[in-house]
Amino acid sequence: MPEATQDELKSRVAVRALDFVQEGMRLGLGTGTTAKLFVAHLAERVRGGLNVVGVPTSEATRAQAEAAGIPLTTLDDTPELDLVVDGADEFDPELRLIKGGGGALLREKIVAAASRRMVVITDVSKRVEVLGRFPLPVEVNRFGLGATTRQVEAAFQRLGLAGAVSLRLDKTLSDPFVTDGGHHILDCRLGAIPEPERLAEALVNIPGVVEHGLFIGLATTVIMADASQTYVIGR
Ligand code: ABF
Repeated sequence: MPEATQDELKSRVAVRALDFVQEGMRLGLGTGTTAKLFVAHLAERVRGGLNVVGVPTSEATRAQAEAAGIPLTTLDDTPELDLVVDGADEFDPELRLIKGGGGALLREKIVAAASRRMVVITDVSKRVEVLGRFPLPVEVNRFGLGATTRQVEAAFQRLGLAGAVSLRLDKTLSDPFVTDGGHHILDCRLGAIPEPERLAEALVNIPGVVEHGLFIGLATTVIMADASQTYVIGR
């Protein structure tokens, strides 16, 4: 049997996540290639009569969901959600995550925090023993970028983390990437983050840091596929 491609694994977890969706639910709609597949499958169910309402975690997801006919709301009108289904860049055995490779971490975290349950859909390549192989995205205000970057670097040093920090560029590679919220992103190559909670606390205390890509205590379930199976981890 031929090896499953990464796209096939992503599609499998996206379909499996539909099992967590129930009639009438208020849903957070994630961002990224895996979440995009979920939104496409969800739209099919909506066309088939499923009644749900969604809050998108990015302008890209909003555009996709609108075009596909999924009814949308906002966290102002619907401040509590039943479930968010989203991708991740990494997850560890405690279901701590790194997210933000797609640049949507701020809205993704706000939506996850507003949701009773967070189901993460991934392929096996995202599983790690220790977070940090994927560069940690840190979203920063444009004002004071240089000073904020120095403070982020100093925090890494204090925690004994050797980190190379780079400003994310957009597709042209000549301008900084700008998030949906109008901020920039620092990608921080740390290699390993032995104490994610300590790092998260240090980062949120730096003025100018808008949000970071460590998602701790938010994911309730990870659906992961490898070539032979689909695994549901958590509750
Ligand atoms: C979003 O999309 C992000 O938080 C994460 O960066 C990315 C996951 O990527 P993909 O599903 O495209 O592999 O969930």
